[in-house]
Amino acid sequence: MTQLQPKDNVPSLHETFQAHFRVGAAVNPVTLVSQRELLSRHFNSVTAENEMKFERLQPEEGRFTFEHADNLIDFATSHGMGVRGHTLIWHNQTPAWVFEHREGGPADRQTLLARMQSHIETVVSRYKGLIYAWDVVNEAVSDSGGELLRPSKWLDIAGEDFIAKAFEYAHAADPNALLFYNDYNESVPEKREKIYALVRSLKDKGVPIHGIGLQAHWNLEHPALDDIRQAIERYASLGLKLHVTELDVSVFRHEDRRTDLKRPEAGMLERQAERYGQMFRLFKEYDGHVDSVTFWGAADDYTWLDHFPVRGRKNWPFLFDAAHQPKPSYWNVIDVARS
Ligand code: HAH
Repeated sequence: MTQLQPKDNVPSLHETFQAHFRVGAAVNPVTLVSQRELLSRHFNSVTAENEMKFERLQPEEGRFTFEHADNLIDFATSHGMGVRGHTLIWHNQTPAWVFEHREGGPADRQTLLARMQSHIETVVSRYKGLIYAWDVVNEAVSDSGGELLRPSKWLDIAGEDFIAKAFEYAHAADPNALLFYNDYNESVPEKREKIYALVRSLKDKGVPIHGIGLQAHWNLEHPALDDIRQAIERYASLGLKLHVTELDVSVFRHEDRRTDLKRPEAGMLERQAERYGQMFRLFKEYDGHVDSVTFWGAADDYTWLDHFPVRGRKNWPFLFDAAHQPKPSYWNVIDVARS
């Protein structure tokens, strides 16, 4: 496969933000090859989009499959990049066996927690010293209604302290790794307060948690910039680190379900550039708290948003276009670092 060469007059994104925070990208085994040059030039952190999730690392009890995760670690170390680990405990992409008894029926609490411990201990120890931060628990907070925690098998079987347990097991396996609670809709005021309450209660109990991951799956209108600022302020008031973990800016508003666009419409890329500029100005302003900003991809040739939430719809959410060339969004972000 031919590599698309970045132009020399295009400054390196991560070097430009060196004084402020790491700049990362999510990768997969395909993009690790197809985006190799772009990744090594512009990013100093990588995250596995899928390859470190429970279902990928331990598809059957006791059978661990580390090949793709190891490849990512090798890529990062050979290019002097850091690695953010994603994710140890989540209600999705976790195999059914985890929650079932070997003889059938649901697993009991003790069995489930023993499996959690063995998974976390095996994975975190393997990459000890190589992964600077782990998303320990992903998306445990409920989006809707009065309930704090989302219904899940982890919650059903182990009870609400499954969250604290996951952090304790991870901390025991690598005391130097920074441990994060990670979630989406993190800037929506109602959910923000739930995330705040959860993390505050963990801190109050002395649970080893070091930060909050703001997924930041945003679009041209939402969330409002002021809601992002308030979320940063609220989380930072807990005295924890903040990582922006899965940043992308969809060019479609939530109600827009069109599937026929072959390229971005007039105005979309300009609006996206304006939004990216505003967001990075905020991240820079709060660089005492925000020390890592990871995109959920690197360039518009591949994004999970190409099929989610509208099937068969292309999206263009990043700073680099499908040919790995800088978009107006890229230049606005670079301008932020220089101003
Ligand atoms: C994230 N969820 C996950 O953290 C990440 O692991 C995955 O690759 C993509 C996005 C966001 C999300 C979702 O998957 C479904 C509904 C809402 C939000």
